Amino acid sequence: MSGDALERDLFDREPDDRIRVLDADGTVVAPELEPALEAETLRSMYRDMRFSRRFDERMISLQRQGRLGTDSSLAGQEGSQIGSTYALADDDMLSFQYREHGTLVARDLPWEYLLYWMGHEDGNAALAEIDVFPLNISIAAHLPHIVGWSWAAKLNGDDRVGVAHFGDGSTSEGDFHEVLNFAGVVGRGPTARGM
Ligand SMILES: Cc1ncc(C[n+]2csc(CCOP(=O)(O)OP(=O)(O)O)c2C)c(N)n1
Ligand SMILES: [Mg+2]
Repeated sequence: MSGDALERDLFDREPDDRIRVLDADGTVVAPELEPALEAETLRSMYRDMRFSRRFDERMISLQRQGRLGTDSSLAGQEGSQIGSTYALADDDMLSFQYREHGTLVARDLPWEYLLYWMGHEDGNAALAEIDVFPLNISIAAHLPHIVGWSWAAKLNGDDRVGVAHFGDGSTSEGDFHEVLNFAGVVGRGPTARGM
């Protein structure tokens, strides 16, 4: 199946139609949907997904013990977080909300990140080293920043892309609609991933 046909097939469907590549035993049941990725890349993505789930379980446990201030669980979002980050170059700019720890796992998770969740701003400083914006709690407020960064990249002749992660809640905020308008006008916006 060509890329165009595959895309049409994935999107031209009922919302509750199930798309399945593997069955519960790991057997490929839809070879035409199998991604064209090397076995080692697939293994690496799976390792990162498992690591993210384990990391999440530990974070919840530490939070319940009072050893972290707060926590936002990523459970169930491993695939979209890891998959979308693997699709990027290492220096593409990421801006996430607060539960997309898996995007950092795909970039070798700096341990200093934990400091943020213990109330220390140095956790955000470590993210700058891996081309990730400071963590954002204010819903949708990071979106204008990433579009601005993307526009600046365009003006500088830089072909890196900016990617924002956000929840469905963002779509009720003015910032979300403003960035769509702005990105439409300046001709370059973030690759957006809504949850
Ligand atoms: C501007 C703003 N308003 C309200 C809140 C309080 N708040 C924290 S999490 C949250 C829910 C956000 O839902 P969504 O964007 O779908 O993300 P999810 O947590 O479901 O991943 C809200 C309203 C906030 N952080 N920022
Ligand atoms: Mg939500």
